Amino acid sequence: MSPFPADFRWGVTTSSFQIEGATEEDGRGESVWDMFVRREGVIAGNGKADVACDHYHRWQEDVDWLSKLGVNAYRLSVAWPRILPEGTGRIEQRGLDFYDRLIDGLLVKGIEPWVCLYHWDFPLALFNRGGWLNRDSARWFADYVEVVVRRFSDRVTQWITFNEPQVFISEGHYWGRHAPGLHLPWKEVLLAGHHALLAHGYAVSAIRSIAAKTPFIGYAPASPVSLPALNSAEDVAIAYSESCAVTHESLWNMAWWLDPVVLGHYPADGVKVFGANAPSPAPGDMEAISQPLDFLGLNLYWGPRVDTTHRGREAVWTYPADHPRTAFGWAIVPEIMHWGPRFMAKRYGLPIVVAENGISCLDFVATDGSVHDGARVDFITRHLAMLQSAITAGVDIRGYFHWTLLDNFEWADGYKQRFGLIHTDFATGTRTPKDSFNHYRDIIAANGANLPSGNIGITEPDIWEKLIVT
Ligand code: IFM
Repeated sequence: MSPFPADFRWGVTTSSFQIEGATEEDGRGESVWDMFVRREGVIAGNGKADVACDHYHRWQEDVDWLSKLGVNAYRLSVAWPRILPEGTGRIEQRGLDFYDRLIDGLLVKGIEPWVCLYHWDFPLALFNRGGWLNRDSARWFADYVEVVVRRFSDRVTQWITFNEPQVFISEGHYWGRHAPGLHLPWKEVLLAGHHALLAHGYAVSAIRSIAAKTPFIGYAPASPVSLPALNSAEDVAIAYSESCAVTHESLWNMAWWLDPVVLGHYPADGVKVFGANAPSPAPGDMEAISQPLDFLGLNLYWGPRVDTTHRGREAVWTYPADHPRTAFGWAIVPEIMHWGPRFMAKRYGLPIVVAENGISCLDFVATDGSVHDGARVDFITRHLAMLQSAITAGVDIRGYFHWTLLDNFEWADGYKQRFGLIHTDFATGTRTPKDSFNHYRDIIAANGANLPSGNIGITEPDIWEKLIVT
């Protein structure tokens, strides 16, 4: 019998900028990404997103693919500058109308829309007023969220505030690899992060106060959870403690982004690590940030394996050269689907939704007209079997969203990385379902009962009740 509950959400996820295209249509304003992609040399192959998957025009076809896949949930993101071209003030009805059609199209097919309110397309007009460095950004975001919630909450109940603040804050403002392409000192990066956290909190309050139907609200940080090198009591204890820690000057951790939101304070170790650069919250900020949530979204791709000698900075990327990897070079570690939910549920006490998980592969259309992505087929099997293991261990896991439906614009990697269950021919827009599409479809149809168990899964050492954050 399948351990997946009968109402488990089997889904896929996409984001507006990565698939929509039509960047100059129907009054859409520019985002920081429109500005960034114009820079020479920052995107692989100088890829642009003005067409991407042309989902803005082909959304009905894409909804049909979702229906063929058999998902009961689809996570989309709304492009802020489509709704408010200047970021605040004037509302663009045609932008709202697009999402209106999409949401209705999903509902007709029995697919529940999960709406993510921010997947990195920050309005350029507001960037020119200081972006996330301006404290007003928190209010700007909440005002935009109100417009979206007023329009869609008669049909949408599932909301996600932010996708991966680690990425849009640290990749965008410290490393400069993502829009807006800044290289700021830590003090300013952390200030931008503080305003983003405040924006999250204000948005949660806004959704709760105005939603027409009782909302189910979550937040989806990137989740580079630490994994035990061996399944020993000692390594599991180290992995748990590292998963909840800020060990060195980096924003690629969970605690900096989750402790404020769920526990109401910045983590003490992080404050120590960042020292004088740590933000000084204004009175009331931490209460505003830590609004009760209904679920924690985890974006699970990879994580370091830790033990007594490989921890903190030493654990960052210690996989041997011959370890299985994605086309991106990320180590494939299916046990992240067991330990990620297990550790984060223990630490934060919230129901878990896997808000993203997927693999980039070097996929192409074969002579028989199909796309044989065996690596992704295997990846899905192993990862879902490990998720099953976490459910069996007692974690309340409500859903799984595979990243992603279609090959799409992969940010700084442009069109080089293919993550889709469906192959996109970017010259013609033609969609070709890959072998993994059929595989995931069959798993969904069986509610996971056809997944292997037994030899794929984790029997935990007897340490669970004693785990503490050190
Ligand atoms: O494509 C991205 C997505 O936008 C955010 N999470 C990771 C994916 C793969 O890199």
